[in-house]
Order: sequence, then structure tokens, then C-alpha cells
Amino acid sequence: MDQWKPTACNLCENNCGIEAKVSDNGEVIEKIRGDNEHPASGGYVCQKASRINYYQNNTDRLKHPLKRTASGGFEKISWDDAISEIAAKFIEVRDTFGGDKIFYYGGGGQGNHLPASYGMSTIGALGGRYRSNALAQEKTGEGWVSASMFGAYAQRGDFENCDVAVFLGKNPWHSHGLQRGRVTLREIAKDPDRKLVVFDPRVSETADIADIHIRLKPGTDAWVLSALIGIMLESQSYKKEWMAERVSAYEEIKSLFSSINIDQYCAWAGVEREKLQELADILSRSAKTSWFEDLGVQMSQNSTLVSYLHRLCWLFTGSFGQKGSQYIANTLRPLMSSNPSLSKRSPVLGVPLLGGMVPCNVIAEEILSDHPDRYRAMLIESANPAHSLADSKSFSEAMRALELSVVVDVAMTETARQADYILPCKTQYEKAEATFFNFEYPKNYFHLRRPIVKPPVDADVLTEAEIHARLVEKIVEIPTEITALKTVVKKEGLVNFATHFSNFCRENPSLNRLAPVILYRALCDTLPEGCETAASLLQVTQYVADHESESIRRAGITGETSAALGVALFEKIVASPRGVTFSIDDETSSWDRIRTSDGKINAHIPILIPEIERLSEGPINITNKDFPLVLSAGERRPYTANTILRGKEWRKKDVGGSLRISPDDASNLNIETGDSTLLSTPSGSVQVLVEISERMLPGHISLPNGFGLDSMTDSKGLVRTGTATNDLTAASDRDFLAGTPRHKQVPARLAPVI
Ligand SMILES: Nc1nc2c(c(=O)[nH]1)N[C@H]1C(S)=C(S)[C@@H](COP(=O)(O)OP(=O)(O)OC[C@H]3O[C@@H](n4cnc5c(=O)[nH]c(N)nc54)[C@H](O)[C@@H]3O)O[C@H]1N2
Ligand SMILES: Nc1nc2c(c(=O)[nH]1)N[C@H]1C(S)=C(S)[C@@H](COP(=O)(O)OP(=O)(O)OC[C@H]3O[C@@H](n4cnc5c(=O)[nH]c(N)nc54)[C@H](O)[C@@H]3O)O[C@H]1N2
Ligand code: SF4
Ligand SMILES: [Mo]
Repeated sequence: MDQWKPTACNLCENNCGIEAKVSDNGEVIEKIRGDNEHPASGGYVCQKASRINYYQNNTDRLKHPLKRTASGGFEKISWDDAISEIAAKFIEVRDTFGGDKIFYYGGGGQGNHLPASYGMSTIGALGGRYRSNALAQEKTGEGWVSASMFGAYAQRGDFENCDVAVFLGKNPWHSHGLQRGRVTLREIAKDPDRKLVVFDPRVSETADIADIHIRLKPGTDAWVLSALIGIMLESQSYKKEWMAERVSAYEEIKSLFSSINIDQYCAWAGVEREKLQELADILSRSAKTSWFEDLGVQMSQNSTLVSYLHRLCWLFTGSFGQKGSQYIANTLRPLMSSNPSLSKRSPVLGVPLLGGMVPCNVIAEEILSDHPDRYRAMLIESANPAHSLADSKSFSEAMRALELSVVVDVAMTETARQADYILPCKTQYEKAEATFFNFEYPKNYFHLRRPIVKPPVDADVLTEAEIHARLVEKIVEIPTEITALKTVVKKEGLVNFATHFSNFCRENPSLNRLAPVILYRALCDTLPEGCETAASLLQVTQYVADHESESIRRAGITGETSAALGVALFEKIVASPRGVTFSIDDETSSWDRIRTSDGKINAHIPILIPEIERLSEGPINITNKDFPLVLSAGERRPYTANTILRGKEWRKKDVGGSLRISPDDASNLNIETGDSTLLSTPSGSVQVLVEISERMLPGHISLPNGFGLDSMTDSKGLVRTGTATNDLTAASDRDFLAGTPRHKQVPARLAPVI
């Protein structure tokens, strides 16, 4: 029997196609290799993929539904009782305080986005309005700027075909974010006609091979990008005609940068003007420029403003909507809403819900307030916010303050330990799964993975789809007409079913939010075994068939009507366990996806103009004599993967997660590599092991992401490895608009432990 089975790596958003060799008993992933036939990754994997069995089999695996006891421990409970009790308690919260007090957090991580669709059915059935997930602590500022300028999420660049690749606060060598990351980076670095540019205070592994490394002081990107635009204007090297034709309100914007003191801005950032001039010259020679911003600027000073300045750089360099430049991808389903309005607000603090999500940094504060409209119950799924959000302690406290908290996960996490009920689910290798991280262009791919292993024999676990179907059925009465539609699938086929179903939803808009669960019940008998959780994709494929039919048809998917096209796409996805090319764009596709009123790119975002003007006052110094260092709390390293892999066995290097420090700072503090030191920030103190690193700028120290997990061991009980960064961060340290945390610049102090 061929035990090599196609699936994907779930350790970062790239989801590289892999083949997994499974043990004879069907429970263990013994070996991994890249899947050469995968349409997006073509056999590429990084060193982390071989560690996937640590996700599948580990001592933290949840195997039974659990309920908190009066004494604060957990006891086993049957699925029937768990579902009945949880549904009854949610209903009680709804009837007492209102359904909008029930909050949904999470719904998917780096490898699994199908649960969110089913989770939204449960929340919809209860009348929930507020939700959030990790995007609202990193990408919502970027998403909103994009929505304001393009009416869509314009985020990615065509790195495969660019002449110049610019990484702003992004270290793709380790964090990836582009397919076949290291191959693509090496190709650019080796080609004398192409340039690799990195903005980073550290000499990151990407900076190691870069042509230009802008080694700015932490938190000064806004000044450097403004100076770059100033230089392009001064030397008249920007794309005038291109802008005149395609960009609205660019004259107003120009005047903001034409009078800035470029030398002063460069000095504030610690960057030589000549280096920016060299970059401006390179950018003026080609519009095939691809840019990528990530956490180094998104979890940083002025993060929403930097997302704006970054996009203004695309405009001044004319790099949008052509081969080798920025594009708007056909993502099958957008990760967040592209509504630029600021009118939707959170109920307690009244902060704007960018991308439709409550900023992560205010959730605990809102719960812990005495405001009558505070959230009262929470469903947390596939996320570990009591570890991943700023000031973890207050998030845990907030969970305990709720009337009800329910966690759906595969592992006993820091968040699960705070819950009233814990519902264990099948892992991403035990059920059909997929993500909507489909950002490629012009060809785009989708991968519905099939289950490849069985749950352990002693595990009583369900898929999220089944959990939510059971909850929804307890909460609302599903109309009999809709349950009857099940027979239509068998008698008349999927196309007729899809047509009936969308008509029914149109006539009964209140049922729209229940659609994923209804589809799951209707289709589960007809889908191939193990693919049942794919049912909600039918709603997604119907939507893209209606809105993106040309790109879908170019990918060879056919169907006479829109319903037939959506069904053909759905069937192709289900029949392609190694992934499928579902969309092929042409040179006009990005322009067609712009949703501004005049079809042009809007350069003017009024609320951010005073922020640009304020830059002339210089950077705020966040350090002082008590906290003289700048800590970046959460760097991506070779053996970090958020909190998807727990325990320490999976790491081959840097097992304890050392704090990196420059040789100068280490010598001033008289510390050596391997020393234990006390790291303090205004929020807390922890002991850390240090590692002297030439990569660090004096004054800048850095801790890795994803450490400090409490993991069950066979012999020593619960053991924590490394530092939980969010014991050191403050939720109030956040962007003025997006509310995203400033984890890259936490004021800190270090002292030797004697
Ligand atoms: N190995 C690994 N890969 C991952 C993950 C993981 O945990 N491990 N997580 C995934 C996730 S969820 C995400 S969001 C991405 C994040 O991917 P990245 O954003 O690339 O990851 P980081 O290492 O957090 O930050 C990138 C860089 O920002 C730099 N930086 C710090 N301060 C500043 C500053 O003020 N300005 C500038 N310009 N740069 C600064 C840091 O030195 C660092 O090199 O990675 C994904 N990939
Ligand atoms: N200080 C600091 N904090 C950070 C960061 C940082 O750089 N610095 N990085 C931030 C970033 S960018 C991100 S994206 C977040 C990530 O933080 P979170 O969004 O909280 O998620 P992960 O750590 O990826 O954890 C994923 C969870 O999903 C569970 N899980 C895995 N598979 C399944 C499944 O099939 N079903 C269910 N129901 N659950 C499953 C895992 O056990 C785990 O609990 O962390 C953020 N936190
Ligand atoms: S780049 Fe590495 S961690 Fe990311 S999906 Fe591919 S193999 Fe997994
Ligand atoms: Mo992330």
C-alpha cells in the first residue's frame, strides 16, 4: 500500500504541498517530503516541515470534552451533555444580555480556515455581532489603508518577476510569506540585474544576501519612507505620467513631502542619505518593483501610517498592476472586509472595527470594564489568545470574568486552561482542511487537503463542522424546507441544489449565516469520505463564480451558468488532493478589482495627513534611564511556529529561545552568551538566557516568538520552555487607529542575575 499521502504543511501561511509517509497503524506521520506536483510550491519545503508529527502526536493533545469543576480543575463530560449545556448557557446569555454580547475569537490559524465558516453559523444563530482574530493584531491597519486607497486588499508583489524586491520589516528567509521563499530570494540576490532591498534594524538572514540593507533605528520607518519619497520628488525621479493617469488626489500628497528636511529625517532614523538616494535611483529605473511589509512595521511605531507611506511608495514608483509589481489577488474568499468606513465601533471603548474585527488589544479591557454593553460570553476556536495577545494575564483574567467561555482546540493550551468548557477536535491531518491564504498572481491556487491519519484510538474528537452543526441545531429550529433540500442533491444533482439553495437564502436572508452548517448537513452523504468538512466551500465557489468568472474560466473550469461554474470549481477542488489552479488573471485583473468611486487609486487618506505632518517633530524616544533598551518581543527564527508546535522536543536549535543582544550592550552589562539575566519591561520581569549576536544593533534586543508554552511532559508534569513574550507587553501600547500592538519596540532593561 502506498503510504505516502499528499497534504500540506500547516506551520506557516505558505502551506507548502507535502507528501507524508504514514505509519502502518495510520496514526503517525513518519516522514515528510516536498510534493513536486503541488501547483504552488512545486516540491519546496523548509526545515520545519519535517517536524509536523510533533503537531499530530504530542502529550498536550485533547482527547475528550472537558468541563471546569467548582474547584478549578476539569472533568470529562460526554459530547451530548457538553453540547446541550453549552447551547443552554449561550441561550441564557443571549436572553439576559443580548446575542451581541457573545464574542467569536479565532476560527483558523496558519493551516485551517474552514472552521471559521461553521463557527460563524453558531455565532449567527445566537445573534452575535463582534468577532476578532490574530489579523486584528497585525494586518488590520494595512487592510484598512488598502481599502481606503484601492477599495480592496492590495498587499502582495510579484516577486518571481520583479526587478527590485523590497522587504519592510519582514525577514522572509525565516518567515516565508512567498512561495518557494529561499529559492526566490536567492534568485533575486544572485542576478546582477535584480536588487534585493531590506529595511531592518537587525542584520536579518534576508539582509545577509541583500544588495541594499537600510539598517534603520527601530521604529523609524515612517521617517525613512518619507525621506525616500522626498528624494524621489527632489530628483524628479518619480512616475509623473503614470500617477496623473491612475491616481487621484496625488498633487495634495506631493506637497506634504516636497518641503521635508530630508537630512534631518535620515539622521533621526540613523540612515545615510546616500543609501536612500541609491535606492531612489534603482527604483526610478524599473516599475517592476515588489514590496512586502510585515511585523517589523505592523507591530511598530506609526504602524498604520507606515502602511500608508509604503503604498504611496508604490504610487511614486509606478509599481502596481503590471508584471513584477504589486497586484490585487483573486483570493477566493477575502480574509477581512474591505470597507474603509470607520463608523462601526466596539461597544465599550468605541474604537473602530477595521476589517470588521475588534482590535485584539482592547478585547480584555472591554470585558473587564463595568460597561453594560461589555461582552459576556466567548467562543474561542483555533487560537491561543491567552498567550498570543498583548498582556496575556489580563486576557486570562477577562476569560474568567465571562459568564461563559468555550474553547475548541486540538491541544491543552494556555487559553484552554482558562475555559469553562473545552471541546477537542480532529487535527488538520485527521479531517479535510484548507486555508484562504491564496495570494498568488497571475495564477492562483487552492488546496483542499484530505485526512491522512486517524485520531488516536482513545480519542473522542469531532470536526468543528460537526460541533457547530450540533450546536446550531440546539439553538435554532432549521426550517423543514431546507432540510428537505438534501434530497435535491441526490435526485437532481449539485447544480440544481446550488440554485435552489441560493434562491432559498435570498428569500430568507436570516438563514444566510447558517448556510455553512446547512450545507454541511445537506452534502455530507454525497461528498467523498473524509471530505465532509469541505461542504461550506460550495457557498464560496458560488460567490467567486458570480464575481470572478473570467479568471476562473481561464483556469480551464467550465460551466454554462454561474451556478454550474461554481459547482464545477467546487467539484474540481474536492477531486484534487494535491491542490488546484483555480484562477488565472490577466494584466487588467488587478485594475478591475479596484473598488474606488472613480476607479483610480486614491492617494489621500484624510485621517493620516496630520500624522505625516507630525513627523517633522521627530521620533518619540520610548527609552529612558529605567528602560534604556528597545526589546523586539517576537522574532521569527528557524524553529518557531507560533504556538502550533508545543513542547521543546521539536526544536533542533535555540531550544530555550535566547534573547539576542549586540556585543556592545553585552560588554557594557558584562554578560556572556549563555548567562541568565533578568529582563524587565514596564509590564513585568522574567529570567532569560542571552546570546551575543552581531546581528543586533546596539540598544536593540530581541526575543523569539512562540516560546513560553506550558507543555505536559511524561515525567515532570507541566514544563515551560523559554519566555512568553506577552508577559512583558502592554495592551495599551497600540496604534492610534488600528489598535495593533507595538511589540517590536517595548522599553526594556537587562540586569545580570548573580
Ligand atoms: N519560522 C517562522 N515563520 C513564521 C512564523 C513563525 O512563528 N515562525 N509566523 C508566521 C506569522 S503568523 C507571521 S505574521 C509572519 C511574520 O513574519 P516577519 O514579519 O518576517 O517576522 P518577524 O521576525 O516577527 O519580524 C520581521 C523583522 O522585523 C524586524 N524589525 C524589528 N523592528 C523593526 C523596525 O522598527 N523596523 C523594521 N523595518 N523592521 C523591524 C525584525 O528585526 C525582524 O527581522 O511569519 C510567519 N512565518
Ligand atoms: N509578543 C508577540 N505576540 C505575538 C506575536 C509576536 O510577534 N509577538 N505574533 C503574533 C502573530 S503575527 C500571530 S499570527 C499570533 C498567532 O496566535 P494565535 O492566532 O493565537 O494562534 P497560534 O499561536 O497560531 O495557535 C493556533 C491554535 O490553534 C490550535 N489548532 C491547531 N490546529 C487546530 C485545528 O485543526 N482546530 C482547532 N480548533 N484548533 C487547532 C493550536 O493548538 C493553537 O492553540 O500570535 C501573535 N502574538
Ligand atoms: S515555508 Fe516551511 S513552515 Fe512554511 S509551509 Fe512551507 S514548509 Fe511549512
Ligand atoms: Mo501572524
